[in-house]
Amino acid sequence: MEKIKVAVVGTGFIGPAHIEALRRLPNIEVVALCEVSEELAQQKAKLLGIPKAMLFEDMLKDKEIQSVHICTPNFLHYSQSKAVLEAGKHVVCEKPLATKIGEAEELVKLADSTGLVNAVHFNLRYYPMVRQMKTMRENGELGDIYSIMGSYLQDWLYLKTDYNWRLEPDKSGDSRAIADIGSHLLDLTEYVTGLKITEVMADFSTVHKSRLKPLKPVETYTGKMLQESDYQEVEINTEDHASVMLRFDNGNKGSATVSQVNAGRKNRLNIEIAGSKSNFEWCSEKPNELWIGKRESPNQHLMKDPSLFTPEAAGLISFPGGHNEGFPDTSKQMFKEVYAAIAEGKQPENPTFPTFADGHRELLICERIIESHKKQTWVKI
Ligand code: SOE
Repeated sequence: MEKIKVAVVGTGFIGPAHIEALRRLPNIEVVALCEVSEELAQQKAKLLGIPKAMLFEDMLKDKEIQSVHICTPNFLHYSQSKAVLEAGKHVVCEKPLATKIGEAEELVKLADSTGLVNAVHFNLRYYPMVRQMKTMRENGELGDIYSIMGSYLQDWLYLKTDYNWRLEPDKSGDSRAIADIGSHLLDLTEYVTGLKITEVMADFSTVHKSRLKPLKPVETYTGKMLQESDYQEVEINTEDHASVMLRFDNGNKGSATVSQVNAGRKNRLNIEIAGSKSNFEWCSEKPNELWIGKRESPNQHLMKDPSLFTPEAAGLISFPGGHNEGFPDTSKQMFKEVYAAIAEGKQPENPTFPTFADGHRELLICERIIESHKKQTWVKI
């Protein structure tokens, strides 16, 4: 079988996760790795067992490479995605798609004009239980949606000495917690419920007004291992915590709370969707389980089991009930759908995977949230 040749750009926390997921699919070969210098690219390519190490600009000229994954810091997503599309290659970009709404709009138009496959890595949609919630809602099992309460909590930036490029607006954009993990929560909320967020009222807080920046590079989550002596104090003006009230197009309301300073919450998206027939609660730290609340009959506790799932959700399951699937599996399942399209050579009419248009939608909501916080008022989407 002729394999699809892929390049991955950026090997911090999520780049290797993309590589691992891609290597689990039969019709794909990761042939190239790009980093900020030839030396670092060669070092990382050797470590990850990838044949070619190169600079981004050289990769664009490599005719063998058909698809590119952008896993670099947020501020590079726009320019790199644009260059990949202009080089005639399919693109999978990490969220957020861009740091400015105009850039995202331009990428959507460019991607549409090329017909190339374009996707944004909203991989949390690919927990089988998330697709199960969506299809159960589509089948009417949730009923009319009364309210939605979501949160996404982490603690990897809890200490004053925790540091990462995401804390620097020139690399991350004007928002941090909302852009970084609120993006997943907002995308998943609209995806599962089928509702659209129409207005937001946001209030941010920066718990650590300054942080101790390491004097040597540190990658996501690994800041927990550095010593006191390696730091310089820098001012922080992006949000550690965000409280957002939400209004939806069905006239009902909800809320989203995002924080990266909640001790003990490692990477915990939790959503509760109250409906006229049932209430769903799902937590990403227990992804194979769904709590289904009832008023007139016993509550239910659904475990991931393909025999109990809708056909569409069962399609995201590779292992039998009780054999838990988790975070790494979400990217594998997403890339299965994306690369089925790449094998066809063009973006499908109705993609099942998150596209640049979804990335634009999420960035629009994020920008309105930032605007609402700054103005301390409700802002329409
Ligand atoms: C850091 O907050 C991070 O790696 C995010 O950037 C990812 O999108 C999320 O899936 C896990 O946490």
